[in-house]
Amino acid sequence: MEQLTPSGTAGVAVVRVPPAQRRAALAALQTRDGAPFASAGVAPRAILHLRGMAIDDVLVVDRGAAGLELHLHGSPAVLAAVQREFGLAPAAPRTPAELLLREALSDAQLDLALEQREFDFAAEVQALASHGPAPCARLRSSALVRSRTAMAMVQPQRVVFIGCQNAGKSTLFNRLLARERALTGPLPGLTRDPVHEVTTLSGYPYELVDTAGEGATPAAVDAAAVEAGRGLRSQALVVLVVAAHRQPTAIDAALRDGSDVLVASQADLGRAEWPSPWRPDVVVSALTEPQSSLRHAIGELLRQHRCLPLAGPVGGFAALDRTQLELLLGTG
Ligand SMILES: Nc1nc2c(ncn2[C@@H]2O[C@H](COP(=O)(O)OP(=O)(O)O)[C@@H](O)[C@H]2O)c(=O)[nH]1
Ligand SMILES: [Mg+2]
Repeated sequence: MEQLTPSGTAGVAVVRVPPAQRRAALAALQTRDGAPFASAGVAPRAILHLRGMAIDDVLVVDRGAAGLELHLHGSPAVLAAVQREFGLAPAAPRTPAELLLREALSDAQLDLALEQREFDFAAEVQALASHGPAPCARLRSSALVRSRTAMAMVQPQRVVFIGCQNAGKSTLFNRLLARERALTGPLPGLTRDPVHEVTTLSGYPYELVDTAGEGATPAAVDAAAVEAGRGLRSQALVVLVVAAHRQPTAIDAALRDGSDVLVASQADLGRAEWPSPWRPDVVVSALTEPQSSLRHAIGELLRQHRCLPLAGPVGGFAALDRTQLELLLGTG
């Protein structure tokens, strides 16, 4: 038998019974009245008896040609008894597309997973080599373009929010996540350790990081918090948040150099005339504007900054992880 659920502590364990073990598995099942269990279609509940003992109250799901599934309780004692009787192997490793299918956070990721599940990636890559050198190079380069998009839809891109204290970073961060994850408020220094959360914006996954604001650091821990935030900026998209109703400060000017996009926040409180080189990429009122419009505005800003197409299926086989990408790069 094959354990489909991950090993570990859980309330339920799903086990696949291959056709060869179907008869033996059915023979170990009884109805609650002690009669032989006939068919999963009629009443899917059964009692599993092994070596003369009632082991578990299970659900039986008939997957046709794929075999039977037993939905057991997840206790190690139950699984050990099944293992002893029938043997129990961990589920076969999943492809990146199957993993994405299980973990998709957005419709776009789900659609991509369903599209990519249709392809046998290794076979597709091998088939490239059967073309002449020129068509092979052309097909490979299209696959690489698709792969860049597909991988951006799988691997969360880190986005670090930086700016002065009270710029509105934590408020923006929370509203993008739709929950109060970081403390917000007028007191400076409310955010200390960087806070990380994953969400999708415009269909692409992001690891958002809220950091301690730059400014006066009254205690050593505040300075350490600012330093920790700075350390996260390499390899990340850096979003500088400046309150629209105030003038950018010297600190903002210093942060501007290392940032990728500029967000003018708190626009509901008014807009100060900013000096000419200061042109925000987007103007938001994180506290007051509808969450969907805020998420859309920031999602589109990031997507366009990264030169990515609209998220969704990519129109052909594509690499979803580094291993697949290396396989593709190794061709031709
Ligand atoms: N009116 C208004 N107030 C905001 C907005 N964003 C943040 N604030 C307020 O500004 C203060 C500082 O916000 P916070 O997100 O903690 O700033 P941070 O220090 O940059 O993380 C808080 O009192 C927020 O409620 C906004 O869009 N509009
Ligand atoms: Mg904060």
